[in-house]
Amino acid sequence: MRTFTNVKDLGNLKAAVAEALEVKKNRYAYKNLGENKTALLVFFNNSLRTRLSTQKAAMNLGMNVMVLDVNQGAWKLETERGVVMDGDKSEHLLEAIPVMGNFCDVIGVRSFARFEDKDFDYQETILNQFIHLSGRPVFSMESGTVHPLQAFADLITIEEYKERERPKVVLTWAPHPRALPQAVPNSFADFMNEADVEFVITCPKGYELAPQFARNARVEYDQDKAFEGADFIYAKNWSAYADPNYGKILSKDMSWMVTEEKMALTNNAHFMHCLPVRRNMIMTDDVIESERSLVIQEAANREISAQVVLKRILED
Ligand code: AN0
Ligand code: CP
Repeated sequence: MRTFTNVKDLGNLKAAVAEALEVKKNRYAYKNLGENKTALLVFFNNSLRTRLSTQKAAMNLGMNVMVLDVNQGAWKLETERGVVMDGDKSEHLLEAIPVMGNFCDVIGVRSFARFEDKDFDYQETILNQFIHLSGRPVFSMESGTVHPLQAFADLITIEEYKERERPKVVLTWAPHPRALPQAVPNSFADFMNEADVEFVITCPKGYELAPQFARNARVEYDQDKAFEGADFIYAKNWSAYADPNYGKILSKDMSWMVTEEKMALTNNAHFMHCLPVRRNMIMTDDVIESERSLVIQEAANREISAQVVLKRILED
């Protein structure tokens, strides 16, 4: 594996999940694979889970790990070519990336959508510069449009907890005070569309995901109807994708918050969220604290998804 940005990079998805469950049983069996190899994790944005789980995964494989928080201690980086650099940015990404590549064997990049220019975000401009200029395998740790390590961990979690062969999985939009990226729902849809599940997306009108991620998923604008018979409720806020509202908040309708009353419409569904989550905005305290909530198990599986990806990169 040379890059990891979407479900296709994993090849046979059933085999990838089987490998993940194998790794989870014996995560220290591959200690020699990463000997004298260095992972560099570059963060342009905050993180708790991605930072810890990816470091842990690399350590499980015997790798050395370096973490660079670009906005805390490194030179401020210019990302646009052609800019007269007379402002606060001391260095250009075009030099910084090959320099970073010299000191490591694999690079993870976190660089959220900026919502300044849809094409800049949706062409994965920053991630692609790392892919083209670092000379190293590169994986997304949430970039402009995707968060595949999260979606892979989510799929592993669904496989572990499903109570029937082909569960109904519902991705529901929920309210949030700030404009958030579409990366998590995009990648979740990317993976669910390839998995053996009945996949439904429910959101207010105007929050439709990009067609390359939503593909043929059923979209249901009535949240209650979508919840009927669901085995998994996956809640997430995202901002609008469609023009002219790209990156904007169209609704803060609190009636979309996931409550116990809404969970009662489901087939005793498990509740999922990638975290971090705002309580009593996305879901009530009762829902996230219930026995059917999988948010902690899901976060724990981030170590496993990252380990499979790093393992495959090292094996190649
Ligand atoms: C980010 C997002 O919604 O994309 C990261 C989630 C993993 N969330 C926030 O910025 C709160
Ligand atoms: N779910 C997730 O990626 O969390 P962090 O933003 O804390 O890394």
